[in-house]
Amino acid sequence: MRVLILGGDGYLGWPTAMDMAAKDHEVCVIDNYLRRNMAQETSSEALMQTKNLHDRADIFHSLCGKKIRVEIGDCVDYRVLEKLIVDFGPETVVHYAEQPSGPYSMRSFDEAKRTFDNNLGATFNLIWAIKEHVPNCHMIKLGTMGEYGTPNIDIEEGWLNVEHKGRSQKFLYPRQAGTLYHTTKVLDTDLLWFYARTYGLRVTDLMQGPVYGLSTVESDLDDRLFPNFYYDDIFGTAVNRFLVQAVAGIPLTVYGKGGQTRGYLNLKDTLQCVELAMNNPVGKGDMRILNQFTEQFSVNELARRVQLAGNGMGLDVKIKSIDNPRKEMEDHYYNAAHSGLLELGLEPHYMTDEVLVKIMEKVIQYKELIDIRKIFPRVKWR
Ligand code: USQ
Repeated sequence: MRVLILGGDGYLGWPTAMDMAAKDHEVCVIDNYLRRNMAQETSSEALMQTKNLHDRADIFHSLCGKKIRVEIGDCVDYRVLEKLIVDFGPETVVHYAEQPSGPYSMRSFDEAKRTFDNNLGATFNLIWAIKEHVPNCHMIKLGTMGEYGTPNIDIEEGWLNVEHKGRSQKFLYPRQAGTLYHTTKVLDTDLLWFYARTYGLRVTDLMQGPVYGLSTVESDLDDRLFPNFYYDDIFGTAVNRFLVQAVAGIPLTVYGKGGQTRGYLNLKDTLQCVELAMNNPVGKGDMRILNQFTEQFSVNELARRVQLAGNGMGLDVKIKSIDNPRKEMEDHYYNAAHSGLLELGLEPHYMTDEVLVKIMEKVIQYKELIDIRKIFPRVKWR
């Protein structure tokens, strides 16, 4: 298949590109290095310095003999995206090209505006480029479990049947996100549903939980193929942060009471989920929503798991609750459906001690690069 990946430089975009190319798909990635630039501007650089996309594509080619076409460009510029869509003619587009950090979007007006303009602009442009030039193309869009927030009822897979005064109708499940970033994904979902039902687009919207890990079949070939691995308070996600803190000897930074529960998944499972979505496309006018995570944990449970795994390898891992910089419920009901991807064939890689130890062993090799100034929260929800 011809697969276009928007946001191909990212933590998920690059491993997805390698995985698809390794499986003999014709892969093109586009990225404008927005996240690298934002990370630099906020002193939040990744642990291992990764090479630019052209260099990484060359290294991948020399190791595997497979090509990844690289385009450097901004998807918020419609003419750039349109030209690429016309030229490449994708059968599937995987859309990761969004500013992905909740804390970044809550930093100040400039960051909020940049998040809003980038995320909505890229999605809107992609919808139009597909609608105008490749209307049969299947769009796989990365949404987030955070769209749903933490409601006091079970979270369904995208939709809810509502009965009201003796009549019933299926609606998008109510969404109430906790950051502007997550809210842009809510708005994306609404846009996609409008264009799918009105113009016959084919869309899969993946509600993904926080991802952890470094290892994929391809990135294990050579450290130079690693994805950008962030551990700072702005771009780093909870599990990756805790693993780096464990190695650095810093007590794991549980925000507040630590009862915040989310659905997590291994990076390897992101690749599987996207592939499953791609291999099982939806019909014209359909929008399928899949909740993309494999296990639910509270932050306290996560910290304890990292502590156990770390202590088992001789580290002295401590846990410390610190003031929560975010506005979120710290103790709440959470039960989210996630059967859709399992039904499509997902075989989860669970968060075992072995998995956590393997990541920490890799982090230990880069221990001298850990900058502890990046670890404590610098952005508060005010
Ligand atoms: N947390 C801590 N200590 C930390 C870091 C985080 O207690 O040092 C807590 C947070 O307060 C939150 C939970 O851990 O309750 C998860 O935080 P996170 O930073 O791992 O995840 P989040 O900000 O929600 O965002 C991440 C990705 C985002 C993705 C989202 C999936 O950055 O791109 O959409 O995970 S989800 O959380 O399901 O919305």
